[in-house]
Amino acid sequence: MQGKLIVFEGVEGCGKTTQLELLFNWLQSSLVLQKLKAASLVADVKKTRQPGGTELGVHLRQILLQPQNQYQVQPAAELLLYAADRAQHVEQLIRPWLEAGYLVLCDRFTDSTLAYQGYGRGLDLALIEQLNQIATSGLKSDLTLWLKLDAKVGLERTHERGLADRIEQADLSFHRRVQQGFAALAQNNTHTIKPIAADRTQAAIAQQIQSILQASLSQWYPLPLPP
Ligand code: T5A
Repeated sequence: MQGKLIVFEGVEGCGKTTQLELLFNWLQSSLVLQKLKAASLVADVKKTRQPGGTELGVHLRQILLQPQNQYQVQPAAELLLYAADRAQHVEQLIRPWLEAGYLVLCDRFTDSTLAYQGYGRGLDLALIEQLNQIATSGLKSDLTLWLKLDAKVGLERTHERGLADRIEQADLSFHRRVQQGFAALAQNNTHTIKPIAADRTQAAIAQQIQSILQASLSQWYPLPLPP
């Protein structure tokens, strides 16, 4: 059995976490997953996130995101902390889950580093690609769902929720560069990154995601014909 890595990406407040939860719940009760499990093609579904998917990652997430932190995290340090979180997460959880045949739903992955630390902070994209390679040992997403939303609209949604975290506090021009980063990545990786208009109702977005996933599952796991 070989699992698949399905990643949710996008700017702050684009609705990734909401959609990941909806897809997780839908998959768990879906006929298609039951059939794949019965045919021993898929073990089950797992959900996780970056940063913060492991015990070490929880500490790194706190350092990276707490609104008022005493560390004055510098861009290169920020990049390496995200990479450290990812390296731990991939080796401790994601790779073993994939090898055991799980569908893994992950809130953010390598494209976030390219978009935020590369396009947003202005760090060298080629170096970030190399660092992503080190942190993942070459493991890549099988499908990336990019929830496409205007950066300002996303930030307004998060502000309605309360106190902004350290990255959300960056100015709008930073978040616009991040948005351009995701757009550039999607343009260069049309095969794996699927753009989804995120300025619609949660139900409409969820329905589109389910259709994309159903198409991907039937490509990845052609079910044997009944005898
Ligand atoms: N980061 C991360 C890097 O800089 N580099 C990296 O390498 C990585 C991995 C992670 C932070 O770290 C940065 C990026 C981030 O700043 P996070 O918690 O993953 O933190 O990221 P956020 O984007 O901040 O997560 P949020 O929870 O804030 O946003 P989501 O997950 O996109 O959105 P969600 O689902 O929580 O929804 C936000 C709000 O909008 C509402 C929800 O109810 C909620 O209130 N909402 C909608 N409103 C209207 N219409 C819809 N369709 C809606 N869907 C959701």
